[in-house]
Amino acid sequence: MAVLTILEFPDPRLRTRAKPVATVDERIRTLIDDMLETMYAAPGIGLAASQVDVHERVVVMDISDEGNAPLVFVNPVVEVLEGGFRDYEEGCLSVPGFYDIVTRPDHIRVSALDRNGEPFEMIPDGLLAVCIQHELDHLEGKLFVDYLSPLKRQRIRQKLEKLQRQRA
Ligand code: QAP
Ligand code: CO
Repeated sequence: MAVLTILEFPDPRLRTRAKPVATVDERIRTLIDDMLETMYAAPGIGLAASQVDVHERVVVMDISDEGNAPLVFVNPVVEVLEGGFRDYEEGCLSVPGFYDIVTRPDHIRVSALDRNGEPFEMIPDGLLAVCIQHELDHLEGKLFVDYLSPLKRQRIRQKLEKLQRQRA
């Protein structure tokens, strides 16, 4: 297993639309394991393949307190169910140090393949529902900062660019 490098906003590679996985084979299972290791090392609660510069539709998550409940979604599809919206303060491993409120549908159904290529469905709620939608956005090249005002987004961009220059 390996800890992969996480791309940071405003890296243009984060804007790539990920391609569907044709077959869940050993290559994809290795990617899943490396993504889980990367997410736990960060530490984070969700990671999309786009964030490690692999533009295929794979997401890993673990919202448990103990960090012992990995969730894997290959080719995830979210369907919005009837009901309202909820505000949640989101963060992102690709936008380190910044958090803000995002409004998303509260009731969704998720269909995906598991690490063996078996289809499954779930009706998540709370943080899980928020996180899946956040990760699915990554596969579309979208970031939570895209929901903020242009001014807030620009401020975050400038601060991160400065930090990235200092690191380089
Ligand atoms: C997505 O985000 C998420 O800024 C997962 O300095 C987060 O794992 C969805 C992290 C919240 C819904 C609600 C962020 C770690 C981790 C940071 C993460 C940081 C260190 C973010
Ligand atoms: Co994110």
